[in-house]
Amino acid sequence: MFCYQCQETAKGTGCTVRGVCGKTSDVANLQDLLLFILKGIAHYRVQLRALDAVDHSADRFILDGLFMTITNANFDKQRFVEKIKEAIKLREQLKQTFLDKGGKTEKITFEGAFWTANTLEEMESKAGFVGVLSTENEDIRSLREMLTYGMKGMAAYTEHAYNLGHENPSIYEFIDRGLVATTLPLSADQLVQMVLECGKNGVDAMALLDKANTDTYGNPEITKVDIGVRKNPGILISGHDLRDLYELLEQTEGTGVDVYTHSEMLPAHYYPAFKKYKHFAGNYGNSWWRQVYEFQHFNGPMLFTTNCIVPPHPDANYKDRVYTTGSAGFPGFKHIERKPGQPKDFSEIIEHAKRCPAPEAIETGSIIGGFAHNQVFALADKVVEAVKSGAIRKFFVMAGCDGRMKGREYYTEFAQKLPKDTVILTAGCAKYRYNKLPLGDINGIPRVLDAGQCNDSYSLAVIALKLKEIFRVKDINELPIVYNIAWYEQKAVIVLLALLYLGVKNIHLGPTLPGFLSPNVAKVLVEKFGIAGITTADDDLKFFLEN
Ligand code: FS2
Ligand code: SF4
Repeated sequence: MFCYQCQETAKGTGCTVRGVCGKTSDVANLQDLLLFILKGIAHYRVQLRALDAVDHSADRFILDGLFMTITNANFDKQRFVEKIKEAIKLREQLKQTFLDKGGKTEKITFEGAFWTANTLEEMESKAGFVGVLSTENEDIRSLREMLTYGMKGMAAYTEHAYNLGHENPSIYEFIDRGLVATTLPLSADQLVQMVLECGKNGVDAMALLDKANTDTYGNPEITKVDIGVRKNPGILISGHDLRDLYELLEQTEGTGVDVYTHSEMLPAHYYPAFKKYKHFAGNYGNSWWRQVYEFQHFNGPMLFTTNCIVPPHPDANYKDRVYTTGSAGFPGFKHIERKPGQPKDFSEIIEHAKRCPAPEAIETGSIIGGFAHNQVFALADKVVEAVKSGAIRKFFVMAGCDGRMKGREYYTEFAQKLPKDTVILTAGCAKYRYNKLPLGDINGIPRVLDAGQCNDSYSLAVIALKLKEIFRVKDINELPIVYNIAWYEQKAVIVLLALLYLGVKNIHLGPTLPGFLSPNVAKVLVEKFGIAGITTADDDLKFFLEN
């Protein structure tokens, strides 16, 4: 195996024996093989589109296939084997349509467009040779992988929107072209162009998901979220999929079982549609990697709707209480699928919860969030006045992900040391590094404004664009906004590419720069976009406040 797609990659260069995330070598290789076949599918779709004959049978399949390979989403070997078989079947159907339309297979030379397997042995003997290292030139490899990771993140956001009935065909078109681009002898410049186009499509995907979420569940609003526990048994829901949460809330209503959020599901509390459920009890715990401690105390079942899953310790007391759905999976966890046209059936989890004691409190009190674009616009006068009067000197966008590395303590220290006339704009699970600190407010505006999940970084960009309009500056970079972003997995890659597409410069990225950036590609990012790493909280603060 070779994988360097996330921030915690071994030695900052690549996991080669087993993932730091817990991904086994056989699963890593099968993920590569799935991507190989998806690229083959994409070749036919690009050709079929040129013949005006592409159908939508594979849209959702491609999104799901990419999503399954995101860090910490799916560790289940059997699911990958099945997915590869389905992918081969689907590809053969597309190939047949292509031939029926008079297409010539000589036009497609990429091996993933015709290589096939019937057994696990055949799959495994191929899987080790189609991964990242099959591209020899390190710069081309770096660009191909950056494009792939951006598309994985984009696929995740697009899938959540799809689940709510919102689609944008141009995103599918881009993903097909992007997947094909990773298989062609393109120059570094051509790949850089594809990466930038990926950023544009990332903006579109986040806008699509924003519309899907807000059209369906209303605009997030300022909300106080309880972080303690109640006396009923509970179900803990994690991940990002709001439709799954909605269906769980509907099915648990009146059952005596409460629902709590964990990690990236916290922002669901900000949506008006979910507030009507009296048993939607609060948020339990912190960001994803703390699950191994926090789940030990929850007592009830947990449901993962997406990443981030941490493999449980062999003697973890909660191992037999974890369920997955959607693209998530883990061997031994029960997986719940949607039957076409129906809500997911969560009755088994609900019955399971009823047999469990109530959660044990690990925290008490509450936190405040709900500062997505609509809510911030409602406060615009107050915010603008605070900026004009000097009460707010600078905004610090500290969005992105959290992770296990000790170096991430930097973000807590940085937030603590920020002067009192600064405001943090956040989204994603990075917020757990400082969202419980007593940072106070400025004229009633909290100093940590949480817009939501990582995809709600879109909201932060919309807010920046609005401020640009209000303050009549020509360039978004003239605003008093600093970007100090924490990354971990591939959704942060698409958020970064989206910000670059929107013209944001001088983004600081930590706790370490991506292992998948070759020195030359890193140089391009530094020279063209002013991307930089982080140093110490004190030095960075000094720099940000002086520049
Ligand atoms: Fe955090 Fe994990 Fe949201 Fe990432 S919960 S690192 O998935 O996508 O952020
Ligand atoms: Fe390693 Fe990250 Fe890949 Fe897991 S996802 S194998 S930790 S690089």
